[in-house]
Amino acid sequence: MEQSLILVKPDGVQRGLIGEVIARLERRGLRLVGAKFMQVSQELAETHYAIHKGKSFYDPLIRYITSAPVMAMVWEGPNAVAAVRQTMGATRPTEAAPGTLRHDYALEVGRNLTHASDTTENGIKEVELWFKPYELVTWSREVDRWIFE
Ligand code: DAT
Ligand code: MG
Repeated sequence: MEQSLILVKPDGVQRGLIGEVIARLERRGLRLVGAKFMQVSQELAETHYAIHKGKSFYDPLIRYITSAPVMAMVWEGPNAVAAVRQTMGATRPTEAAPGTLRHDYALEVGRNLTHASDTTENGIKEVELWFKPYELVTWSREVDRWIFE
């Protein structure tokens, strides 16, 4: 089953939107596999955003993600990566489709509420980076057969 790493970033936590993010992912039919509320270390932030090192927004991005606690989660389901990205909306909130989280709750790219893995491979890598195997729960729901074909 495909998995995606989701972060409710510091702005989302400060604004009381953890529940809203979780509600939308649950409503979508995705299955929660792991969750932890945590302060992101400088080292984890730099590893997670290594691909953006050297870009103009890198330093502010690291400051932002380490500025206050985040809610880190793993959600799974068929096409979970694409489904979650769609629910989050485009990186720039003003380009995010109406009805997406970033459209509905954000204005600026540097305060865009959430992170979500962008490819299946990055989903695997990011889940491994953020969670130990024992922090993930393998389980099924009675309703799964009505959501997963
Ligand atoms: P996403 O978070 O949608 O995967 P990304 O991986 O391209 O987007 O970038 C990571 C974060 O960096 C993004 O959520 C916000 C910030 N960011 C990206 N592009 C930016 C830009 N052009 N200016 C400022 N911040 C940017
Ligand atoms: Mg990204």
